[in-house]
Amino acid sequence: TTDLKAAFVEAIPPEMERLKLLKKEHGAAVLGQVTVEQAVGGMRGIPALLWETSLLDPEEGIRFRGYSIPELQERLPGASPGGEPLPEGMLWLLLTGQVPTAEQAHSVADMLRERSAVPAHVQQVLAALPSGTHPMTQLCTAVLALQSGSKFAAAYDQGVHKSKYWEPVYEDSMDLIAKLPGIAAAIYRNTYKGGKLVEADPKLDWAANLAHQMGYDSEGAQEMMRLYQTVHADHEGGNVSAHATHLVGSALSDPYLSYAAGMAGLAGPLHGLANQETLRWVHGVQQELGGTPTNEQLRDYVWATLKAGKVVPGFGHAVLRKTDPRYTCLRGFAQRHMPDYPLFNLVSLLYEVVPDILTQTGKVKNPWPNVDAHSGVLLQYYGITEERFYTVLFGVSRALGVLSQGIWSRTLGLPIERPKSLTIDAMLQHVGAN
Ligand code: FAM
Repeated sequence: TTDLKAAFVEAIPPEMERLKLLKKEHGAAVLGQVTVEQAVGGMRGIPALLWETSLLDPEEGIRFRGYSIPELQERLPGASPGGEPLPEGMLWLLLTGQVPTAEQAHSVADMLRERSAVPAHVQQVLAALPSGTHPMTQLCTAVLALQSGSKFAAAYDQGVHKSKYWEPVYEDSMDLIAKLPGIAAAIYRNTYKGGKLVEADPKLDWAANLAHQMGYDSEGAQEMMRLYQTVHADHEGGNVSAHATHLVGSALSDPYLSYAAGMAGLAGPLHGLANQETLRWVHGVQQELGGTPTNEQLRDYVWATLKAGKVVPGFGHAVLRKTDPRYTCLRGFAQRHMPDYPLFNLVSLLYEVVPDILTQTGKVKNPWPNVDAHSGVLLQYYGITEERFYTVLFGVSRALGVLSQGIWSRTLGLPIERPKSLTIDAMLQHVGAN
């Protein structure tokens, strides 16, 4: 079939059976322990969440339904043969577990195009926000303004049976994914181009239409946007934006409410906002040291950042212990399309200098770059220089992963999430201390 919903329905019974067997045969098995350090240190490494669409290995990086980024660059269909992968194909993969044919990926593009019109009231809500409102705040506001159209909220009101939750959740998720390029572009045009909106082009796919509606029509910019939207789509379930979406959705808040919660988390400087912070930090380097600083000058600048009690954005990760394969993928794109771009060469120089310094601090567990250290280079090159907008592009892509998993979580009937909190006294009693 080329119909995503039909392909998803086919995938439901075997997956329900697998979960049933897992619970029946291994429900009482221990996955790991929880130490006081983990309970007070951000729950690092506690295996306590079911997330099927992707899995993150500390050494190897992300696998989407078992496939690495290089494998997907090979296998996922492009807008044209040999082109960068279409995010529509990533959506098919995340939701069904199967690598789509070109025909299936293009059918998703058609399905999303039919749902892409943004209601007028959303534009009015955005226009009412004070200028200077951060683009991520605008994104959260626009998504919540869309919530009045939630089919799941309406179905729940009418008493839908829980075995049928998945269908309105699927519909809401596709409606929302379809509308995100138009919403993101409207935020961009309102904030940076005097509000002059650009109509969607019915000949273009989802990511190319995002670039087009932002005002970027070069083949390079549209290919970059297809790759950008594909690689940011998911990063297992424990990162703040995925976990927040998952947690809020578990209370049966509809996809609009749960995705907005995830985006509020993505707006954090230690998470998705790091792609903005990286560009600001690199611009600071350029202002102070010029375009081609020496390694020595760069080292001094990095140490000054650390001594000022700040983090070096774009480096480190809570799970990864090697260079982020998303960084490597975007670096490959830059080598192919902009090998002499000064900003690319500066970011490459940072790759040589920063990890060694972070290691010397003795406290940074992962000194290597993450995706945010490189994503801004590609955007700047094609003219998208407003770094306060960057996390919106990250958020549009992350919808593919968190909403796909959200459909599965409701289909599998995953219950409301409610871990146990403890006071320090209770912890002391728990561990048998005084
Ligand atoms: N620069 C300076 N210090 C860093 C650092 C960095 N890039 N990464 C970690 N550290 C520090 C961290 O602040 C902590 O210091 P304190 O004990 O003084 O608080 C220490 O090293 C131990 O931290 P960790 O265990 O290595 O990392 P965490 O798991 O606590 O945090 C990150 C992971 C990603 C929040 C952290 O590496 C960081 O702040 N990186 C910079 C911001 C960034 O690039 N975030 C984007 C992450 C990306 F994956 C994403 O979500 N898009």
